[in-house]
Parts: sequence; structure tokens; C-alpha cells
Amino acid sequence: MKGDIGVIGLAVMGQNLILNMNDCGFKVVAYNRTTAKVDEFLNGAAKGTNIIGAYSLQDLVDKLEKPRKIMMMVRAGSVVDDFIEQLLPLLDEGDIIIDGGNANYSDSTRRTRYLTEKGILFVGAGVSGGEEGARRGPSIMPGGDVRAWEAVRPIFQAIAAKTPQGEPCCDWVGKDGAGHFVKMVHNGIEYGDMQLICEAYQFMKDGLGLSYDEMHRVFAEWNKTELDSYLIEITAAILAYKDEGGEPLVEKILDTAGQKGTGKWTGINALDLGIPLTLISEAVFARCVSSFKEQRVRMGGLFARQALPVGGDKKQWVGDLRQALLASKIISYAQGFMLIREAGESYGWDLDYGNTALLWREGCIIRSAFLGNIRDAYENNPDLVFLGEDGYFKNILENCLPAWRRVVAKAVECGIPMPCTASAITFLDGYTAQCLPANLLQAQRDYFGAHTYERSDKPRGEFFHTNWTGRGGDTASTAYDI
Ligand code: NBP
Repeated sequence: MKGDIGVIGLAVMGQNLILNMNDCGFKVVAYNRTTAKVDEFLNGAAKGTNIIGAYSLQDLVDKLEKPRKIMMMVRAGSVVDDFIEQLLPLLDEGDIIIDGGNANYSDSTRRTRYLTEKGILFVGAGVSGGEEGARRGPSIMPGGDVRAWEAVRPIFQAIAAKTPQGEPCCDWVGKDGAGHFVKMVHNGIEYGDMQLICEAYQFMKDGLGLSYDEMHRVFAEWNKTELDSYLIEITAAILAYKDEGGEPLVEKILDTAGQKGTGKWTGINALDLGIPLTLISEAVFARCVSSFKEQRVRMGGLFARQALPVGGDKKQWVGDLRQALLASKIISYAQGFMLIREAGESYGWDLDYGNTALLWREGCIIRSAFLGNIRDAYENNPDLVFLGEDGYFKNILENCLPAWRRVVAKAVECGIPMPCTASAITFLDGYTAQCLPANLLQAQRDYFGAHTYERSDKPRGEFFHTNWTGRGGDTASTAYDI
């Protein structure tokens, strides 16, 4: 009997996805560039399963049922293109190539179109959840050539994580690179969630002077509220973890954050599409600032700057912090969905926003109860432009505002950096302001560059230029947006 699907790449993700597929009753053919790893896998984790090994791409192709489904779980980038080129002469029309790695969505768009010309159906599928997700049920975000979906769906939906209602956290996202775009925004949101948690931690640690055990209890409590999520849960566990000497391990970890680029890509795309993705961008920059450890240590001596203790009732502050974190998180997701909407409209992807929230409900790093509420919000109103317009989220934002302002103001007063929490409230203040100082900005642009302006007492679309100094001419610059 031939295999249902082939997987190329036997590192942590590939191996665990294969074992998951095997558990779900699919016959999987496993291949890896370094073929010694095929035997290692078959004699190790895959021992006693129905998994078959392949020792060349030809061997892999020969062992698969038609139309062949071949999923790559390899390093993103040129390695994927190289495998595609090697596979092309071996495949038949209608066969399917899937890239389950962390591809840039524009590469998936390019590959979909390239392979369509060759008669091969391409799927760019974002897979989230790391090792455990791959083994027990990841969130899968497939996009590309929709003609592949019917063939791939039974396998992907079987192995995917399930919501508490039993729905699979995997559904077709959209054409071209839509799946990898949504995965990229997921990763960006992950950056934001993590930084928000870290800011609350620093406020508690440096401002309130809470012990690690106290902070552990706070996060464990928060996990029973609307903040119920994987990241809050692991934060509580991390804060409780003691090293061999009985000290909190986290205190000994160097405070420089790494990053692999998906947060940066999200920020770059937001700039390209003109979406104010302020929170996620701040989270990326916060990691950059953290990486300047030596500079920070040196600059720390520049001013007589000391984080001041936050006075007042600690319990009250912890309550305020929870509200500030929750409200900021709503803004982060609202901005992420604005970006997804804009990309969907710009690239003609016809995305279902509620469905996107459902894909992230379980199996991935940002999984949370909160995503169920986002799904409900888009089910109630698929045209929702801003998450804060939805009744449930509007209510929370309204209730949290006073505490959120107190926390941000106190953090600034005491010298505790909270870039994401602060940028979130600043965004909300700007986004909900009926008047902004951009009238002055337009005047400046017209003054120095004859860029023209519209008037508040005239219909939109009519442009004016003023000769501000009496020395300039009457010729205006052409009005256009880039
Ligand atoms: P890696 O990203 O470490 O990639 C390892 C695989 O790539 C191995 O099969 C390796 O073959 C192959 N490979 C490399 Br590296 N260079 C190659 C080359 N020049 N030619 C052919 N094959 C090459 O594995 P991973 O961590 O399992 O991740 C797989 C994909 O899933 C990546 O795109 C990753 O970004 C994505 N992802 C990872 C996670 C995670 O938590 N790790 C989560 C979500 C998504 P070899 O054995 O012969 O060197």
C-alpha cells in the first residue's frame, strides 16, 4: 500500500507532524536530505508505527499514492526552492507540494504562481505550536492553490488542534500567500503578547517589589480571568521555577531577547500597507533595545536615573495592571486584524476574519479563550473594522481605561519602560479622536513643499495651496498618497 503523504525534513517539526499523522491513521513516507536521519527516525521515535522511509526524492515520489502530496518541513528560504526544482521533473500534473515552514508570504505567492504554470498545486501552510503542537495538534493556516484543498483537508484537519467545541484549528485561508501572511501576523501578535506580559512583570518586580512567588501567584490568578492563555500559563510556571540553588531561574537569564524575523516582517508589511500596527512594532523594537545590553549598561550611568518604587496599595496596582494588560492586548489584536483586513483587500484574498481567530484558538502559542470572543465578534459583524467597536470588547476597554491610564502614567513617573502598554493607549486616544493636530502638519507640508491641503469647511477632495510667505509661487505639488 502506498503512502497518503510524504514529508521532507526530519528535524523537530517534521518528525512530530509525521508521528501525529501516523496516529491519525495516515500512512506517511518520511525523507530527509541527510538520509542517515531517516533510519535514526525509523529506529527511534517511529519504531513500531506505519511510517515508511524514503532514501531519495525519486524513492519518495514512487512510494506515494496519486495525486501525490509532499509536505516540506525544512529551513525556510532557498532550501524550499531547491527542493521544488528537484521535485518538478519527478512529479505528475495535479500533484501537490506543501511548504509547512515559516516562509515569507511573498515567496508563497511566487511559488503558487510558478507551480500553477507547471501543473503542480502549491500550498503554503503556516504551522504553529512548536514541537508539542506538531505532535499533539498544531494550528495550521493553509493558503495557495485552492484546488489542492480537498485532497489536503482530511489530513490537515485530522492532525490539527481542536477547539473546546471540537472544531479543527485549520481551514483554508485564501489564495497565494494568504496562509503564510496570517501565520506571520500570528507571530507578530505573539511578540506583542509576550512583551505586554514582560512589561507587567517589570512593573510588579521593580515598581511594586513583589517576590517571584508572589508574581507566580498573580499570573496564575490572571489565568483564571479573561487573560486565560498559554502565554500567561507558562509565565506563571516560569516564575515558579527554581534552579539547583533554589533561586528563580529566570532571574539568572540574560536580559537580551532574540528574534528570528517574523515580528519584523509583520511591522514592515504594516508600514507598506499603511496600517498603524504600533504595538507589535514596539514589541520588535523592545527586543532590539534589549539586545543592546553592553550599551544599556554603559548608558545606565549617564543620568542619575533610578526606577522609583510605585507607592500605594500593591493589590490595587496588581488589579490595575491586569486591566492595562487586557486592554492593551485587545488593541494589539485589533491592530493585527486591521493589517489582515488591509492585506486581504489589497491582495484580493477574500479572508474570513472570524475563521482566522478560530485557527489560533488552540494549538498555537497565542492560543487563548480571548480568541473565542474575537471569533464571536466577527461572526456577529463580519465587517467589523475595529475590534473595540464590538460590544464585548468595547465594554472591557471602557472599564479598563482608568486603570490603564494610571498604570502608564505611573510607569512613566517611576521610570519603568512599558512601550507596548503605553503605545496601545496612545493609539486608542488617537484612533478615537475626532480632531488630531494633522491640520498643523498639513499646513507645514504646504508651507515648505506646496503639498496642498483640504479644508474642514469645504467638501473632501478639493485641494488648496497658500502662498504662506508671499515669496513662494502659486504652483502646487501634485497630491498623491504613497
Ligand atoms: P529546521 O528549520 O532546523 O530545518 C531542518 C531541516 O532542514 C532538516 O531536514 C535539514 O536537513 C533541512 N535542511 C537545511 Br537546515 N538546510 C538544507 C539544505 N541546504 N538542503 C536541504 N535540506 C536542508 O527544522 P524545524 O525546526 O523542524 O523547522 C522546520 C520548518 O518549520 C522551518 O521552516 C521552521 O521555520 C518552521 N517552524 C519551526 C517551528 C519550531 O518550533 N521549530 C515552529 C513552527 C514552524 P538535514 O538534516 O539534512 O540538515
